[in-house]
Amino acid sequence: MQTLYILFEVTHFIDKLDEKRDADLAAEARKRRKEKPNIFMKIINKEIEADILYEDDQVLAFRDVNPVAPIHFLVIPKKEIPQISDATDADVEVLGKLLNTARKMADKEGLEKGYRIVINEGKHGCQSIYHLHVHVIGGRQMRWPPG
Ligand code: DGP
Repeated sequence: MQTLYILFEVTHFIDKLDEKRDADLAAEARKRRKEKPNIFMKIINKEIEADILYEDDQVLAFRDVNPVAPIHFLVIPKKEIPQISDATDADVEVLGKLLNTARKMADKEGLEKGYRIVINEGKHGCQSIYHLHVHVIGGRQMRWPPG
């Protein structure tokens, strides 16, 4: 009986730690949003212009302003998810939608020889805009590994 009680207490303690971690992560994400104005939200809201390739109620695809290849576009969720590590199980549909849109638009852009799909995550991933985005890059031979 006592063992069961101890098990319950330990589980409760771990739950509390998880809650704290989730709160800390959310606070960090909010801080990042405050520090760096989210330019992609402005594109979604049509406050700034972009060369839009596709739009529906969940996602938006537009050409990257700084292309690293002949074809370079981004697919973003309309929901504000700062980075892939902030996504949750509740986002599984929109995450699927991002890849599916990337695939469809790559096809439309004539990338039949192949292309690269990239998500930069956080500091080590060199993420510069804290609104989740999928890069689709093609129209030339890619190299591996990336820098
Ligand atoms: P990343 O490093 O993964 O965060 O990539 C951000 C990309 O966003 C980068 O390739 C340049 C692009 N970008 C930044 N600002 C704008 C903008 O105002 N318009 C468009 N179309 N692309 C932008």
